[in-house]
Amino acid sequence: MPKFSRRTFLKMAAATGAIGSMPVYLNRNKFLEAAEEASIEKVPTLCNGCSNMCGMFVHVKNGRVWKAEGHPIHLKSRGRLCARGHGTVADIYNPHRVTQPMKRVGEDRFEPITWEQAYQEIGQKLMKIVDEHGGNSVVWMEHGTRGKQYADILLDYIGSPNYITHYATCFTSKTNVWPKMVGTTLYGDHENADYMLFVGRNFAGGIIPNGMNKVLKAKERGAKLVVVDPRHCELAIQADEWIPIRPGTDLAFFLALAHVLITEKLYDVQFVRQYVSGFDEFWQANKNCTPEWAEKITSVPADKIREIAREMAAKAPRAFLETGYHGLNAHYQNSVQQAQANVVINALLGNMFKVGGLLPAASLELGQLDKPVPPAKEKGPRVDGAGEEGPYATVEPGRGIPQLVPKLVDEGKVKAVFIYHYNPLRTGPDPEYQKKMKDAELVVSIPIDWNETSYHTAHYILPESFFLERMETPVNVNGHITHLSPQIAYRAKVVEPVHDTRSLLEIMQGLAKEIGASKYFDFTVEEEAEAMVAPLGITMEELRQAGCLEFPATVKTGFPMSALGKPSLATPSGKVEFSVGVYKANGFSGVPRWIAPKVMPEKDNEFRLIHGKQPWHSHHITSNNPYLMAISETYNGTWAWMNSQRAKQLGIKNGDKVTIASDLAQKQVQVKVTELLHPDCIWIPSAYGGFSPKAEVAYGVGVNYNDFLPMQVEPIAGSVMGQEVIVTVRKGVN
Ligand SMILES: Nc1nc2c(c(=O)[nH]1)N[C@H]1C(S)=C(S)[C@@H](COP(=O)(O)OP(=O)(O)OC[C@H]3O[C@@H](n4cnc5c(=O)[nH]c(N)nc54)[C@H](O)[C@@H]3O)O[C@H]1N2
Ligand SMILES: Nc1nc2c(c(=O)[nH]1)N[C@H]1C(S)=C(S)[C@@H](COP(=O)(O)OP(=O)(O)OC[C@H]3O[C@@H](n4cnc5c(=O)[nH]c(N)nc54)[C@H](O)[C@@H]3O)O[C@H]1N2
Ligand code: SF4
Ligand SMILES: [Mo]
Repeated sequence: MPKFSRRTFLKMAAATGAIGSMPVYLNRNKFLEAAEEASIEKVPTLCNGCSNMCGMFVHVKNGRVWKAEGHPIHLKSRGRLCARGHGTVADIYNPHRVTQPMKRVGEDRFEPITWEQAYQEIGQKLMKIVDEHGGNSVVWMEHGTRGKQYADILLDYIGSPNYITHYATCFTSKTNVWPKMVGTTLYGDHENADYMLFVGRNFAGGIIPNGMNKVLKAKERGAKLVVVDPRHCELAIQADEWIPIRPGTDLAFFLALAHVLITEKLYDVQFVRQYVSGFDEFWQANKNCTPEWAEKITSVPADKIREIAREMAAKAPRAFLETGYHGLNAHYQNSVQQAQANVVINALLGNMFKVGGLLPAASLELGQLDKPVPPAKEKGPRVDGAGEEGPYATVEPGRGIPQLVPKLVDEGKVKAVFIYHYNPLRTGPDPEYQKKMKDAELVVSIPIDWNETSYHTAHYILPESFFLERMETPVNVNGHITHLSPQIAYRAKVVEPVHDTRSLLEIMQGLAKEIGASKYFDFTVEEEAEAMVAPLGITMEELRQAGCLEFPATVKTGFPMSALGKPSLATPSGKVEFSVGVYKANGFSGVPRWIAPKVMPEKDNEFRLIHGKQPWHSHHITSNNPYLMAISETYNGTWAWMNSQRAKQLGIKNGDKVTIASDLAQKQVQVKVTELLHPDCIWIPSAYGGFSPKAEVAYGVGVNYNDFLPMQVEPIAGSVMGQEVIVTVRKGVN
């Protein structure tokens, strides 16, 4: 089984301890003596274990990171961190970090180079590519939004429109739909709800620490919690009811819920009349979607669907369908329609902009540092086609279609790829396909560790300093859970860099010097931060001491209305739009209507491959953390789940090794045989299957769903359709 054992884990822990302490005290006894006496400084900053960026206090002793605890005010943490937050701070001393700039000199060989040499070589190659092939042969890919502020300057300077994020692998269906139907994204007011329906969202596995806290508080108050998930996920343990649905069919379940609400006149007629447009079009398209129709598709009994609709309507408006995250929003051919149906159900319950229903995020308007901008350049069309005339006109250009990049390299349309804080070789579909990226003329990865993308594709690796070693600009604290009062927080530098690494701004400044763009990067992060908080009437010194500051409530309940008394959402009609005009204009249905999943298991040995988060791992990044991997080892965390009936038919017993195969790959893994999974699917935890030889803890442990998944693009939002794949499963390993 796993390549790591508790012994290697302890050995590593000891080694990491030694690395951290050596620069300060070479003599161990002296170190222990001094460590005993040294005071502990608690520095507020933001966690980097996942995109929640929870507030944390890091305990520092003798310049060494000791441990972390949750920030008591910060909305996401409220005094708590999850296991990943506690574990991830130790990665500062992880021996598998990239410790200085690296240049590829062979298939599996790199040599260290100086920062200056790296800037020079990359700068020269980049400008040659821009001269010969134009700016739009260059793409910048990154996890989220933290690098955008600097990437945008570089892209503007060279005339490239190609800023691409990871969201196609996360939740682009939701982010595409909500602004078009509601003009903004709304989130469940969990704490004040009386009924919460979670479908494809595992709050206790895909964690926001204070999110679960809010759900449990509501439960203590008597709120009902219903979880619809093919797998008995961690949230289902807390639920009043768990409903194992056939994966990929949630859209039918939603349409049937709407059918009951409408035919039994349980919906909020007043709300719909005043604030909804497109109701009739929706009803005409879906009036045959009865609970009996849905039962056949979903395997959820028709009476259960009726019961849920009736109970929710009885508790409305303090009842909501959780608006979701990853679970359904990048998984299926019908993911966009299910996200649309989510809006429809909530609107029918009349819960929008109401306490205990759905509320908008609280946000503060931040200032901007006045700095010169590069002269406007004519930019060609985006190379991935996102938002351009053509097949991907409705895909948000701000997010892009990352899974197309290897193909575009192959076709010679992309010549230079910058990859910041992103590991598409492991978190995107089909790693062999992703490897094509290495054939570009220039591939630069800016990671912290030896991730698969850096190891297998990068020509240059420029290590960013660890999050505890750098300062970043302030951010609004919001999203996914609600709070009426806005908060601001920022990532403070906690300790000096352990290795020869730099912050992203420093890296961009180094590169800018080589390409004649210095004056556009001539500022410090401190100056930027000060300008951002200035309109709030606070100084960075105040924020530095607090880590996170809360301001008086800005979120108002009640449907947004104009001065003339008209609904004023940021949609064409000002109302919630059940029919999306832009979808229609591009040849899609405006209203959600039933679309079957792209593929379905049919034969005795076929399963849909589904996956999910484990509470102690983030995507793939934490699988090289020895402390978090020790949890996996203790709890058989790498095992796939299989329904006991199906297992019996295939002669598979708990703990057996099985072979999972798709057209792309054939891999072996141990299985947990359980009643707690829908028979149509096999579930695998999403953190494993590392294949970077330099990330030794993760290397070769477990399997990864992306190994089996072909590259695909959902046409409306551009998602990867991460669960549209059928695998066969058989006992044994050959
Ligand atoms: N521990 C942990 N927490 C995290 C993260 C992490 O990596 N690890 N990442 C953060 C990020 S970026 C995200 S996007 C969120 C993700 O948070 P979630 O969206 O909650 O995470 P997932 O585990 O991807 O999916 C949720 C559930 O969907 C179920 N599911 C799969 N297919 C179907 C289906 O067809 N129908 C239904 N009804 N359910 C289905 C899965 O079994 C799983 O339990 O978590 C955030 N928090
Ligand atoms: N196998 C698998 N694939 C997934 C998921 C999964 O759970 N498993 N989840 C899906 C979801 S919901 C999401 S949101 C995406 C996430 O997709 P990614 O953003 O690719 O996911 P991560 O594994 O978090 O890692 C990103 C990489 O960023 C680098 N990194 C981490 N911290 C820093 C930093 O401070 N600075 C810099 N420069 N680099 C850093 C690490 O090298 C890491 O390899 O993946 C999606 N795909
Ligand atoms: S949810 Fe956990 S890993 Fe993510 S930021 Fe918060 S404490 Fe860190
Ligand atoms: Mo995500």
